[in-house]
Amino acid sequence: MELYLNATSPYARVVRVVLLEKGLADAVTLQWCDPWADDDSLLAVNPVGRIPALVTDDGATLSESLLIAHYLDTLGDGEPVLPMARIEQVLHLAGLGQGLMDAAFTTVIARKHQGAETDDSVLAQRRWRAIQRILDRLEQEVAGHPIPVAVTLGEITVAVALDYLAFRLPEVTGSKKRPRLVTWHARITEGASFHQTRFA
Ligand SMILES: N[C@@H](CCC(=O)N[C@@H](CS)C(=O)NCC(=O)O)C(=O)O
Repeated sequence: MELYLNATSPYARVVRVVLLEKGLADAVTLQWCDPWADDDSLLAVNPVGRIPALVTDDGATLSESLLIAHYLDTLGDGEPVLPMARIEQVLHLAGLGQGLMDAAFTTVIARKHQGAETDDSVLAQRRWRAIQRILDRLEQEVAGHPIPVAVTLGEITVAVALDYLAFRLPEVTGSKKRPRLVTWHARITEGASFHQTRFA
């Protein structure tokens, strides 16, 4: 398999963490690319022009991080990242994580292409409020979750989104308002799959 990615995409990082958790790192060749430069090799496999894109051994291209994670969960020897016994809880958490990632990523891209003044726009303000609401909800919810022996797609998605906030929008996570979430995040990201995929 081939994975098209870069080192700063939170969506690609979710897939990389899943690959490591499933014991599939050696089954994949990493194809580093720049999706914002209309990279020819990426466009040849994924007309959407976005990363992550996974080309399977049968030559099919999969896009969308959560769909790729779903596929990878059918392979490999690691514990399931989508365990059926807890599927509602896992998908609920993954949705919050993906929503947080989307709001943070769109904010970063808007600033990059339109300048910091875009923060005052109606849409940027909506995203900002969504980020605060999601973080508040996570502070309530994850504190009550036991730290699992094997992380699921729910914890992976939320933890990567929190890392992305710290990486790109540190003013958001500087808050001392959510101490339980900070502790939970530190525990979840202790493992090798998070260390080996740090944003760079
Ligand atoms: N919903 C997608 C989002 C993927 C995405 O937005 N990737 C960004 C990089 S982090 C990208 O490739 N952007 C290039 C573009 O939009 O042209 C997923 O979960 O994989």
